[in-house]
Amino acid sequence: MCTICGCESAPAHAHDHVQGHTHEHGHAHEGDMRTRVLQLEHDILAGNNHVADHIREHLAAHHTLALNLVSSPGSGKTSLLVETVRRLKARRPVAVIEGDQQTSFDAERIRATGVQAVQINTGKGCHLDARMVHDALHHLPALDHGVLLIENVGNLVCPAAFDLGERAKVLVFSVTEGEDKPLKYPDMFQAAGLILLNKCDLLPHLRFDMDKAMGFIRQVNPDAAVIALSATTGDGFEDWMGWLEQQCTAA
Ligand SMILES: Nc1nc2c(ncn2[C@@H]2O[C@H](COP(=O)(O)OP(=O)(O)O)[C@@H](O)[C@H]2O)c(=O)[nH]1
Ligand SMILES: [Mg+2]
Repeated sequence: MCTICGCESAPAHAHDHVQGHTHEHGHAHEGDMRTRVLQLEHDILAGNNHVADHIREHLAAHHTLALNLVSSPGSGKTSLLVETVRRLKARRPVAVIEGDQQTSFDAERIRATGVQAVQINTGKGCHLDARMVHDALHHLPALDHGVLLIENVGNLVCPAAFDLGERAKVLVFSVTEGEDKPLKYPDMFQAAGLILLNKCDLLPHLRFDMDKAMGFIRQVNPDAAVIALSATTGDGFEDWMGWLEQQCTAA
C-alpha cells in the first residue's frame, strides 16, 4: 500500500509487519495506529532508498545520467521525451523507462523513434518505486556516458517521496494547469531540480500569468532551474538540451 495516498502500490522492500500494541479489547489506540502508519511509511521509504542508492551506484559506475520526469497526467512528459530522444540519440546512448497504471502506449511512442523503452504498469499503484526501476534496468543495455529517462506515473503527490536513483527530478509543469499548482503541490515543486514549463505555444490562448507562476515557484523552490519550452514547436529545447549536457558531464 502507498502510505502517502493509501492506494494499492506494491512497495519496494517494505516490511509487511508493523509492531504496535493493541489494548485488551484488541482495538489499537488511535495514537498507536498513527505510530504504526508512520513506522510503515518510514520502513517503505527506507527500503526504497536502499534500492535507489544501489541503482545510483550502478549508474555512476557507467557514467549514466538518470532523470525522473514527474508531472500531473497530460502535461506533456511523453511528447517531451519523444522530442528529446530524437535529438539526443545520435550523440549519446539513451533509453527510457515508462511508468503508467495501464497500457504500453507511451513505450510504443518512444520505440517509434528507434530508442529502447521498457513499460512498467503499476496497476492500482500511483507512483514508480526503486524496485520497479531496478527490475526494468535488467531489460536495458548498459548506457555508458548515456542517459536514462524515467517517465513517472502522472501524479503530483506520491512520486515526490520516492527516490528512483535519479540524479534529479524534472518536473513538467504545463501552462494549461494554472499558476497556482506550485502552492497546491509544494512537495513536488520542492523535490524538483529542474522545472520545464511546457506548452508555452499555447500562452496566447490562455490567461496564464507567467510572473505570478514564477513567483509561486520561487516561494516553494528558490533554487530549481526553470526552462520555458514547447514540446510541440521545439521552442526552448536548446536550453533544455544544454541543461541535459551539463548534467551528463557531471554524471
Ligand atoms: N500545444 C501543445 N500540446 C502539447 C505539448 N506537449 C504535449 N502536448 C499535448 O498534450 C497532450 C498530453 O501529452 P503527453 O505527452 O501524452 O503527456 P503525459 O501524459 O504527461 O505524458 C497530448 O495531446 C500532446 O499532444 C506542447 O508543448 N504544446
Ligand atoms: Mg505519458
